Amino acid sequence: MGVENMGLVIDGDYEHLLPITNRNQNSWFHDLSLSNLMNGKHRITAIGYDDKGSLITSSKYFTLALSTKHLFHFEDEIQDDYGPNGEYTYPSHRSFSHQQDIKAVDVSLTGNNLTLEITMSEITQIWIPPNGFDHVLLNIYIDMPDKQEGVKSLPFQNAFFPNEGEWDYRFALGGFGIEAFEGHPLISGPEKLGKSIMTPFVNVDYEQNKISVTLPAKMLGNPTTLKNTNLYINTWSGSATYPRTIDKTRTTWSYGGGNSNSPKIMDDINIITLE
Ligand SMILES: [Ca+2]
Ligand SMILES: [Ca+2]
Repeated sequence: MGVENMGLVIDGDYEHLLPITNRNQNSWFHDLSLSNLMNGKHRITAIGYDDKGSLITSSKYFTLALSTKHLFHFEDEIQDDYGPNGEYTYPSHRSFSHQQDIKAVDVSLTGNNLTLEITMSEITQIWIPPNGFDHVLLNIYIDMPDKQEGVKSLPFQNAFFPNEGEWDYRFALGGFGIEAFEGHPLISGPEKLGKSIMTPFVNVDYEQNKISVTLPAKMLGNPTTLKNTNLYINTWSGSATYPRTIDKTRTTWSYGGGNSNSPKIMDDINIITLE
């Protein structure tokens, strides 16, 4: 009795069935890349159909505990949150201070799951933001080594990816909302965000002024490696679609020291390339 159309399902994700092609009459195997799973308990289900077309399944459970490698500690200048021309001023509402000044970024990898810990000059929660931080939109742009057609423009930011590079994924972390996008030249541009994708969770450590996020390999298109991935991070406020405006003179809720064409970037870091 044979089983037809065999496949593996990880954690009940039937949309991403892994077909089994290496099989003979009595046995089969499949090389499953564990690097793209998160640590913790997982269920692997083998499914197939018998001669009569009935579905047969069999599940196994395992716990994954890959070690985490700290790859990079990057220190940014302190108090350089004045825009690219050094002349921007925060909106004048008194709840703004220096929430958009990045102090340091730590990068760790667990398999192909990427964790970023971003240390800020200051974290406030005056407006009781559900994600735990006020007045900063952290824009994380990622250029994947195995993706060819990326995007040069940073949508709604009046700016470009540095060093004539291109991004493939953008994670916009805000206190009141998190948005994530996959970019492609056809669907992304100066005023086109790209395709919305699953969003990550953030954690805030108030003692160390750290905002942390883990980007599971699944959100990065299950890459074979993250070697040579480029990371670029900048700050502003508002959301990906509605960043705050900037003009010559600041107002309660808009920035000063620029004009409507100025890059909507208060602070940024140099590109980090993963080794
Ligand atoms: Ca800084
Ligand atoms: Ca900087």
